[in-house]
Amino acid sequence: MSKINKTFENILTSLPLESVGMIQLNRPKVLNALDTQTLHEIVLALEEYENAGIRVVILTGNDKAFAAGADIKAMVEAKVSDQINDLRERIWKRFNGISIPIIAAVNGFCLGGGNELAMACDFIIAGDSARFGQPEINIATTPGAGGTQRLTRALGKSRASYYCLTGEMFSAAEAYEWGLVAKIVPARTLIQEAKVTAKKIAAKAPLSTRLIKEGITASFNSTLEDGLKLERRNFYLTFALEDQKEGMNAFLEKREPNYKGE
Ligand code: DAK
Repeated sequence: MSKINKTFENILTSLPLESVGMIQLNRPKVLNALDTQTLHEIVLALEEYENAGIRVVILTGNDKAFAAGADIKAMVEAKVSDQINDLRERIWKRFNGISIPIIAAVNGFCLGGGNELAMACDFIIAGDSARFGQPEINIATTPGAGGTQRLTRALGKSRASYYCLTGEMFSAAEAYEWGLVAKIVPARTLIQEAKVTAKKIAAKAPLSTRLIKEGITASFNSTLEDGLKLERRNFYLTFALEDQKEGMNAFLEKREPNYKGE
């Protein structure tokens, strides 16, 4: 795949490394606020990457903002029926159904729907000056795409309640300490660090990365027993793959594996 086939208005797409796709939110004038079109473009790009055999995607913003939330201008006059009929819910479902790992590389503001988008990725790498929060309460609404759910799972009830109810922001260091963020790096090296991590994952057996993503995602929606069952089945399944033989033989023969995704 040399480049993505669609043209987008609100995101930039690129292939910075072999098998690694990048999506950069590109609405700097509104701090990358997420309107329906932007969300739709993100999902279309992800689906295109997925279909083309890209193994990992980096989703990022710019130095000032990953995304400052849903687009308030686009929502201010909306009625309940507009919100219910809006495509966003279906778009979020499609985002959650993407099977390849997505790394959120976050600098600057990561707020509201922006934080929900980052949390819906597989993990977050944050620049040290990033700011996180669910400030919907400040504009008399509530999180709508996982803020009360995923933030609570990451931070625990007390902290999630504190930040959703006060609308205050928290720092990258706090996000890291509390487990929301996987890795914290100097802001100026964010993309470079994300690429190093993406390259590492892209070199793994592709079907194993998908199965691991499936297992970890399922841990949010299932009992421990059901999750363990799924995980065990997926583990067994890898023994039907050539890549499992290749991976284990490469280890024993002290050489790099050559994965085929089969
Ligand atoms: N929407 C639209 N425009 C925004 C924006 C946003 N969320 N955030 C910032 N902007 C615009 C500002 O209006 C300003 O535009 P101009 O005045 O230049 O025309 C420009 O970006 C620069 O912003 P500021 O001048 O405010 O910049 P500062 O550095 O002073 O402040 C800030 C940065 C991030 C602290 C501030 O901009 C801010 O508080 N922004 C709003 C943050 C916020 O409240 N976010 C939550 C939005 S509600 C759902 C899915 C998701 C959601 C809901 C439903 N479904 C699936 C149903 C999510 C809801 C939300 O996220």
